[in-house]
Amino acid sequence: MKLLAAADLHLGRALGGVPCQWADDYSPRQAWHDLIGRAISERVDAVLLAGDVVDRENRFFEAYGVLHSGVARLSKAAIPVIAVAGNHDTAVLPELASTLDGLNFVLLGVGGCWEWHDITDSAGRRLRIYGWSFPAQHHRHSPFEDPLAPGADAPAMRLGLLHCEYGQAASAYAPVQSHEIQDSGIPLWMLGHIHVPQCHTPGNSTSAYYPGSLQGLDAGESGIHGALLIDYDGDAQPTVTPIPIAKLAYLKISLPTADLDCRKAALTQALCQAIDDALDDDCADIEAVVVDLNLAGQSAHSASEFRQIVHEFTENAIQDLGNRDVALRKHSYDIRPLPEEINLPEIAGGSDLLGTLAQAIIALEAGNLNDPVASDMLAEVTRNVRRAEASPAFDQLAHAPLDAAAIQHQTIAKAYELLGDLHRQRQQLQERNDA
Ligand SMILES: [Mn+2]
Repeated sequence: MKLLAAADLHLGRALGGVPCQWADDYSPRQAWHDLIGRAISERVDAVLLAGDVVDRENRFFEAYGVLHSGVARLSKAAIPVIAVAGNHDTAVLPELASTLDGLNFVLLGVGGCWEWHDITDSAGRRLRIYGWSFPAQHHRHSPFEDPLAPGADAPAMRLGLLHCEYGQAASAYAPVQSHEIQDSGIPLWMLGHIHVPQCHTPGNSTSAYYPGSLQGLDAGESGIHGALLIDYDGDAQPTVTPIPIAKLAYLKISLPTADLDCRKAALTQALCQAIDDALDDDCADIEAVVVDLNLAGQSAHSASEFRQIVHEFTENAIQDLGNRDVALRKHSYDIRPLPEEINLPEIAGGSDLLGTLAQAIIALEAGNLNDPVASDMLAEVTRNVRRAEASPAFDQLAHAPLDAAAIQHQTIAKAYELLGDLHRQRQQLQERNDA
């Protein structure tokens, strides 16, 4: 008996932070098509969907066609789809389900009551799937407040399908505590809601998996995304294997600047290598990568020199790097000068602008705010960060305010960038004068 489980498809949503050329090629809809292809090629006995299949209640029309055609393809291949509704598709999924008449689609636990459905494989082995659907957009009670009974004639092979917040005593999204999963009498759970893949083992004989969003939906959902292949080899506790499905991956990449030449070719090569390292060998299907790049470490070149090289990179939204297309979403710099090139204590002895800046950096690094320049710089950066955080553009984002330590760190990085630029200008001036 083989099953393919996925969660948090969010059909109808557009991916965040990707170049517009990619909007059609890489979408939750595309991942759903690819999931169906995989289910058919693996000849699974069922596809399981753990909620948030549709992005929002008002996405009926966006979701209707894709869900219908996908379920129809699976039905034609004699693969049933068994789903529960999550907090995003509480009403729209039951509505959609009612239009899938004649197709092999089972929505379990509508209205927040446990329900089960048996499937039987070609060898006659029977699996019982238990499910519970969100009755409203918010649900502050544990789904287990409605007792979960095994039902008549329950087979040994049992699986639970649930959209919930695992490991929580209180939450607006169906909080479930680990002991409730452990005491359920169901050895394997497929959960939805958390978009980052996770595995929990509340007991020796109980596992609960979050497959994570089928396709990462924004830069917060980085790494490889896909589904889980569940293989019962006659055992109540099957093997569970991640199956990459998404063809676009968000990656956070940090490149050390110590041995990095400040040239586009060197940067491209280092970036390619880092992307290859981040994606396992079995992820060759990743076609598109959205990168948040951080350059950090010591270098003979300042942040602004590196920034110029990276800008050449971002002129074209998408770079074709051989086997993959890459888009830079964000780039940040945390670069320190080489001590043999810029001797900070020595420069700080000077009374010119460079000396003042060097003194401020030394003070900032020591956390000494008696230095008036250091304290002014920090106050100015803090004011700007707070103003940006208070702007309407940030309102829509679940964005924790930067803490004081992070602001201080960024101020130091920026001060070093300025120091490097000033130092270089002074050298150039000196060379000109010498000539
Ligand atoms: Mn979700």
